[in-house]
Amino acid sequence: MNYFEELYRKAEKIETKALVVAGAEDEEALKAVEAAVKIDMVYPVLVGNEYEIKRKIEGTVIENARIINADSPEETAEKSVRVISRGEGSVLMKGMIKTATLLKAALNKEWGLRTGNLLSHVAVADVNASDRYIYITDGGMNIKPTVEEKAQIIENAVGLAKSLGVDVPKVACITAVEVVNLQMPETLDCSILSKMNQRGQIKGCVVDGPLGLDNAMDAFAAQVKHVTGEVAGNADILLVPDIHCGNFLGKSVEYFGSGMIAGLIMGARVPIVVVSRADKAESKLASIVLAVLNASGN
Ligand code: COD
Repeated sequence: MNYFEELYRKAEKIETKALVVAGAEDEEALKAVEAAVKIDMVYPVLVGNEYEIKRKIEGTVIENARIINADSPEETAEKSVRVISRGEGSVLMKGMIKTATLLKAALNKEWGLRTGNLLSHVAVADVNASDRYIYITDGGMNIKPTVEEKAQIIENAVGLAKSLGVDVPKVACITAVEVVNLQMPETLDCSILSKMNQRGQIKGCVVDGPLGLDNAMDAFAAQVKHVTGEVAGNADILLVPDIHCGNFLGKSVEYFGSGMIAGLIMGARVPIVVVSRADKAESKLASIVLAVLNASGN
């Protein structure tokens, strides 16, 4: 199966974008960048140890790429973010650098990429078991979000889903059970978010919850458990209670199922590609594709 095929075809048609790679010594990231350059999707700015980067790109299609030398992870993060702040890049990508190091730089009050919105991570999964892409959020940035933060996390994921072609995304706030249980405060958050959506406080989508993962994804499971509504069995976006749930759920797509995930931080001045350093080039390329489409306002 070729993952995210439909989105690749869309991205091939749009204007080439400047991609800034923070920690470009990452071989899988470089492979993904090469593949994106071959189809004119991006032109790269590579930030990190100049000697290492030069050695790794020698003889490839990106051997003449602009390189910005940096001697530490913090310097790599700062220089990468500053390139974007100066308006010289449309997409930022995490390479061989810790997520937290790059995100701290993105949040810098003077030269960072804040917009006034919450920044949050969205993993987009392409799985055989589903006829649609599934957006999982937030398994990468906000550790234990409040209910207000969850509302913004939903809005960021909705923005991404819309830019990739989902008109009115269906959002399932998932927990271990599909009923409100006062001993599980996460289920209360889900019911508050559903009501906020009904009252127009969260717009552009349909939110329901609490829902279990099974009855959010599968119509038969919803029917058996007597869970009705537009979202049950048809969810596009899965809002999870905390970073651990989102992280496990995203990784299970690749490690237990035969699927692929792409990952972006939304809510900043530009989309930021954030996938695990252990992810392969295909997943990194898919994330670049999603980011380029989002940056083009598609
Ligand atoms: N969006 C917008 N502003 C934010 C956000 C956000 N998501 N998070 C923090 N801020 C602002 C705060 O309001 C404050 O002004 C400033 O940034 C610093 O806030 P702190 O002190 O809470 O933030 P940090 O710098 O200690 O931590 C921010 C991180 C994103 C680094 C932290 O939340 C983190 O480590 N998240 C997990 C990242 C990770 O390890 N992911 C890997 C799993 S895949």
